Amino acid sequence: MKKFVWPLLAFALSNCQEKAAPPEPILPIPHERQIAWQELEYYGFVHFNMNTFSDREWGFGDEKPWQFNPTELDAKQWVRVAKEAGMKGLIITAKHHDGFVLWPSAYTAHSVKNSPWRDGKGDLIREFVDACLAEGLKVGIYYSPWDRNHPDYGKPEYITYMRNQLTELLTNYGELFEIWFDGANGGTGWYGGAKEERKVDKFSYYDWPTTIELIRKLQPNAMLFSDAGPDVRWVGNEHGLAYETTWSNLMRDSVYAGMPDFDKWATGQENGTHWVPAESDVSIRPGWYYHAYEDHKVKTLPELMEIYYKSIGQNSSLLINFPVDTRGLIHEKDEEAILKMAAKIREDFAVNLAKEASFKSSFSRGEGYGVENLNDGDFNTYWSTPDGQIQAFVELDFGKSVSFNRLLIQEFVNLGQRVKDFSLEKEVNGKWEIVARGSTIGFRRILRFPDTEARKIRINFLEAKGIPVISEIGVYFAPALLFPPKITRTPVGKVSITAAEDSQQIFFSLDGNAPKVGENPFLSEFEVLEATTVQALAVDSKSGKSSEVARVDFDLAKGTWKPITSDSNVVRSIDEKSQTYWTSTSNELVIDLGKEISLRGFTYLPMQARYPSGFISEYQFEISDDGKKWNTVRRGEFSNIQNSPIEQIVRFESVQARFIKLKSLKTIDENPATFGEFGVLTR
Ligand code: FUL
Ligand code: CA
Repeated sequence: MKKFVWPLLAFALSNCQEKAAPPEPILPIPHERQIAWQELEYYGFVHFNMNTFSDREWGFGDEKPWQFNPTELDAKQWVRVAKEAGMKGLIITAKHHDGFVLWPSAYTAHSVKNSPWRDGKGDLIREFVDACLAEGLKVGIYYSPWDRNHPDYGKPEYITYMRNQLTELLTNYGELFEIWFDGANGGTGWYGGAKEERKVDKFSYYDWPTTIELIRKLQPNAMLFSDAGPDVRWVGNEHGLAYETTWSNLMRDSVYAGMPDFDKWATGQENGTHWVPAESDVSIRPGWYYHAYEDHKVKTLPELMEIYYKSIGQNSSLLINFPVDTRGLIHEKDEEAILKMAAKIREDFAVNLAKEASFKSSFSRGEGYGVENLNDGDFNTYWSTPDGQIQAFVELDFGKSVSFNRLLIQEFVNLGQRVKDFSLEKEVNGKWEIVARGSTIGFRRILRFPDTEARKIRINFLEAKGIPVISEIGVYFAPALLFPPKITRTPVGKVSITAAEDSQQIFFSLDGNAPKVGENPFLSEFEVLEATTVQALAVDSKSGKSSEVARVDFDLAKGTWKPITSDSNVVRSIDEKSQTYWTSTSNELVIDLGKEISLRGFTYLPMQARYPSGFISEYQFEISDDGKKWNTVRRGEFSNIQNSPIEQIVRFESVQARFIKLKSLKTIDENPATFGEFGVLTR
């Protein structure tokens, strides 16, 4: 903040150089707790609870406390990883939808106190808090409003239970920086043995205003997260991606947690009435909870960097999840991945070329608001223009020609978010040429563009809600990232591997071991008809550097399968392309495998299109020898498929079958079932 200048002193100074008046704020502006929070930018999620042991994404609520039994639990390890990765805090799932709680709550028996872990004397929230505080990490709590275990869920009594538990969490464990309320709520559950569907009115059931009042009293500095805020909002997807245009302003009175079509509001609104910045959440693996079968699906460095640039680089905070494993540790592969990401961020932003540049601007507000504030590394000092002067540019002269491919800009949002359109230009022989363009800036915006060389650049502020108020400008050269190659297979089993650039060489392996540079170069496509793991990496011929390993677990090729339906579009469900899908008016997919096969499971990829429909949420899998008499092998739910439409994997004891049927018992939106891709597992 600018120092307050006493009027008398200001008068005395006016003869010398007068300090200009600060820009008027443009409402809404952040609250103090939001200002403290926005500086955290990047923090971690820990999904660790009953689901870790039941191997589910959403427990039904009938799990038993004895199932919760980590063997090597060490919250200090989580904290060490988070800290080394540069995270400023951690948020833990104190209670998820299945209702089991990680602390010895006085209000339920469904907790760690009845588990074998630490002989029932453990308090995981205490261990977590102590570990975080010892290393200076901030502490956050995830508490699921939906409770599939509690007998009273859906009745007013449950709201009292929820408030009692929140009171325990918010009183006994010191200061919390964020309290996370999930939007998923109401549906089928165990509910104390009732085993039924309980719908709640998501708008009114929880009486949020009263709960918020309680929370403010107990934890006045904590940020309250839900789809709709009040302090921090969901970004509207579970991929960790904010939007090219992202406002921290939100029409908050028009949204509520768990509402349908929330994604339409997720970008925020230029004329949003309240300050509710976005938080991008994503898991480092496909699922939120640990499943050994995802050990090889940890996000790659290119994927994580994409998330970084599209969240933190697009005016949002980033919450990356660690699915802590059954030992009670962050898995080695997850640790490796997050540390690689942290190292790459450090590499990309190692040298700020703007530090040494000389700055000038087309307009300046005057003393105290000059361009020298733009590269002083201090968010609280800023450059601005005279009242009414919205369009302006800032020019940087590097003194010599330099190469760069990133522009970082921070708006001093404490006075409101303003900019709607800006551009980056470079000088070429006395003329200005466009390099990149952006819309909103907000707390932090990073533009990425191809390697560019110039001595002088300009940032043009073209359109805004008021005069620009800019805290920092940075210019960087991020070294190129080598992408792992893409491995694809046609329905008849032809595998090809392609690198991002022709100048890269590809090496692959089929035996489950990592591919080695120099061994097994990929020269032409080959056939894979049975269950096989294909791995490959790309080597850059110039630098000799190699990419990360790409891996695909193929199972039976589908070319000889005969789907039983008159609808020829059915092939789209077994064409090995994730982007195509088939809509089944009969809500099932029936396939003649051509011969008897021993099966150990199946996979279902929901449709991946922008506006999905017909996601199967409850399924039944059946087999038959003749296509007439059917036996049910499995019935179940695809949990969290709506928000996280990843490939669903169902395994069972080996069965022999020639005909198979995946039947939808229920779809999320009650539209006919869709199939993005279907496959079988034979190993
Ligand atoms: C979702 C939940 O349903 C998931 O299980 C997970 O906790 C994620 C962070 O939020 O809505
Ligand atoms: Ca500054």
